[in-house]
Amino acid sequence: HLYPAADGYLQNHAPASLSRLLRSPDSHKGSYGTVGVMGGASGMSGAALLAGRAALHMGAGRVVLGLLDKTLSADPVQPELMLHSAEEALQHPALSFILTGPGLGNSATALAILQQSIASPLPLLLDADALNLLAGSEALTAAMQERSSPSIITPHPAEAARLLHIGTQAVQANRIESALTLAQRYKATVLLKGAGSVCSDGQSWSINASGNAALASAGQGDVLSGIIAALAAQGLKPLDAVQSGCWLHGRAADDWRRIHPNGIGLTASETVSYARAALNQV
Ligand code: NPW
Ligand code: AMP
Ligand code: MG
Repeated sequence: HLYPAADGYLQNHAPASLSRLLRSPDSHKGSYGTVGVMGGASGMSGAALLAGRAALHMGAGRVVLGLLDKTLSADPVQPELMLHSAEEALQHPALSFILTGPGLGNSATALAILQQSIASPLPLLLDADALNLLAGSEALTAAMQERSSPSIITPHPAEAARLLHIGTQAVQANRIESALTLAQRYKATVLLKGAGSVCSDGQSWSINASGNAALASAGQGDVLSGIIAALAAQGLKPLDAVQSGCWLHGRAADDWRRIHPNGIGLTASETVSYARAALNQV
């Protein structure tokens, strides 16, 4: 047979789990989780800002950025974000979900922050450079297996290839099997990104049907990681957060393309507000 599991499906509508996000009238910001985004090394603070802004727009109660390049003390566009060094952000008392990787870089500090993130008892999403560092470390790969709370990884095909120590073409030729293997090797819920993103918890798989090539632009993955982190911080189970986040991100691009039919020029910043609109209409 072609695939280890033949029971997957195409996700072409809003996942039912999104209805669980409806807000109770007596709730408060503490009810919706505190996302910590670790990343933003020199020249890539934008990646962490995009992830943090996306998490706020998707309903996270609070968002703390832990920046490796701490030149910025506030985000003038999104002053709701709390900006700290990554070391400080990891110690924030309210932290309930850690997202590590957007613009993290590959410095010694980046590696130390990744080690601390994996060692944390909090649920965790690793993306971007966190995945590249993880791919190069057997010790961190073993540490993923030891984690007590859920882990999510969201590789694009090149990141998945590094994590599996194979070529990008081999990943693309066997996307479902690659996602299942990644989930088992890293004890994580996996989103293997790219057209027809594959979601897997290592047992089951599904393919996301929303989205289009307008998403082929810088920072879209950083936005997606912030979306998934916010949904998980609000209580969705890892696989629900991954499927819903990926579907909303793609739906945002589909909605945008209705008024920009050639699909050219969608910026990651714009995707955030379209994703918020989609979330409020499910
Ligand atoms: P090629 O050769 O171009 O075709 P990297 P990154 C491949 C931060 N960012 N199918 C692609 O292939 C991120 O957060 C910061 C097939 C290329 O070789 C990271 O921390 C921004 N191949 C850091 O930059 C905005 C695919 O992947 C390789 C593929 C590096 O992240 C931008 C590139 O991957 C960025 O997000 C697909 N669907 N998708 C900011 N504003 O601060 C990708 N590839 O080398 O891991 O680099 O993804 O840019
Ligand atoms: P990243 O490479 O980390 O910035 O992530 C890019 C995001 O855009 C992922 O969620 C991809 O699935 C999505 N994306 C990129 N190109 C396409 C495409 N041609 N069709 C659908 N989604 C795409
Ligand atoms: Mg990326």
